[in-house]
Amino acid sequence: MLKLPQSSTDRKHFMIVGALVVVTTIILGFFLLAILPIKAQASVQAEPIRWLFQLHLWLIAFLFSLVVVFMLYSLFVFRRRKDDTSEGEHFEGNTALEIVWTVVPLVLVIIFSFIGLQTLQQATSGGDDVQVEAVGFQWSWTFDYPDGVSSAEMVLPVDKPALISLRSNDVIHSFWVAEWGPKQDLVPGMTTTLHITPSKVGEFSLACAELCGLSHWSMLAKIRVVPEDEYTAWMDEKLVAQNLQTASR
Ligand SMILES: [Cu+2]
Repeated sequence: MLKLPQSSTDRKHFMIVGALVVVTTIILGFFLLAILPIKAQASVQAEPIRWLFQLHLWLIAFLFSLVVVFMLYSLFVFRRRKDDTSEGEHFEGNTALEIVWTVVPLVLVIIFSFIGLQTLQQATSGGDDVQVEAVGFQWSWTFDYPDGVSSAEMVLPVDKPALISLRSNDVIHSFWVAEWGPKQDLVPGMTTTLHITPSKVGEFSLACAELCGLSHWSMLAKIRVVPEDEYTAWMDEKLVAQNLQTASR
């Protein structure tokens, strides 16, 4: 049977260790959040990812504290005293304890897999008010809009769900704007998609996140998220410029 702390000294030790675990978890949790900054969230899809990431950090902080605090406490408080030559107490297996430490992690893993699936669903869905095709190639990007506009930078209106279709001309690349959260591969021979609803106006950097050759590091493109009227103006300007180009040929 699971042996619970019986004497008042045992209970005192457990209460001290319990309090230390809580304190260590809080300090470590905030420390991890501080040293592992998640870039400013700039899309609707980035929110669930950040939430899950933070949940994981807190769980990691707790599990680490649980193991390390118990271990260090035992090492210091129950260390061998001077002139103590006695043997340590002998323990047999503890079935109840083994069941507990098998079932608890199992339940946690199942809960986290459900939360993970839900987050994945939220981070990969959205509308298609704006559609863009992003083409990746060694080692740059072009962006094509439905009405024939082609651009070296991607411009999107803020707060409008965008469907980004991804194609590669050569090898596997990966579309990643850190502030937007999700990442999606570009696979030669097929079209993959990414739903992004930009929630912040600003300039961002698109990076290829799949090692794709010698100049992979330089496979960047500028992303601009602008108010809707500015987007419409940019689109009109592009249309005029490209029509004029065609007319003057
Ligand atoms: Cu690439």
